[in-house]
Amino acid sequence: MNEKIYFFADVHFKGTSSDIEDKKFLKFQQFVRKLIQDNIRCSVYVMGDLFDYYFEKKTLIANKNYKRVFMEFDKLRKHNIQPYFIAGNHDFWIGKEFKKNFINCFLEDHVVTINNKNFYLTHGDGILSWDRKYRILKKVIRSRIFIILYSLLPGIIAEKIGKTISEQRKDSHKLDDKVLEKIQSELKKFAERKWQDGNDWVIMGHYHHLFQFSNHNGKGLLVLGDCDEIQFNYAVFDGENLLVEKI
Ligand SMILES: [Mn+2]
Repeated sequence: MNEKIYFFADVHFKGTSSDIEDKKFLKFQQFVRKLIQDNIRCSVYVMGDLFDYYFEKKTLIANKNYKRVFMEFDKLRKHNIQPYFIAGNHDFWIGKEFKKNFINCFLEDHVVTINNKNFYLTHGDGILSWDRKYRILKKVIRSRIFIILYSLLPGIIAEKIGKTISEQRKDSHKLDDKVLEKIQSELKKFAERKWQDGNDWVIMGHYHHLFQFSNHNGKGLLVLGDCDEIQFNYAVFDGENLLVEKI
């Protein structure tokens, strides 16, 4: 049993170099260093959209901006910190090379039990009632036939298509208060159903803003803030409490 479980989501590392990317990477490195220095047995759940676009191809794996991220996961594993991955909507195809970095990768929602508490983990995409079209698109993107056809495309074209889809799915990044309220009320309803199924906590990313809610029975919903060049947002379960922290 690991003593602590960390959760973070939506770093959206890009393959192209920029000052922003370097700063974002430094923040992530600080997080990794903190976990190693703490020297406590722990697990880390990456809750999806680690990269802005991921579809495993040789050209992409050779990209230095992708490589340096994977090297940080190497460091974690060498220090007995166990990384897990829950796929997001920007993680189109997780291949062998990607999976090497994690103890386990989950394409679907996943329940983990820690200290008799059930954590329902999901990236959070496709939950909203008006996401119907997206739920269909998701099924297509994750289908075997799509993966085979897509993998036959030349790298540059495949990346262009992937980036176009990524951009379209960024509607969740710019939200006004009214939309935000509507989203939060739907997420609470989703969490309510998961609590009824016996889960204690529902944790997700995807919406790029922090939102916490607990009901009268002490069951909780946590929507993680995203991680950018300014702030690396994460949550940690210390065996008793789920705490929201940042670097
Ligand atoms: Mn997402």
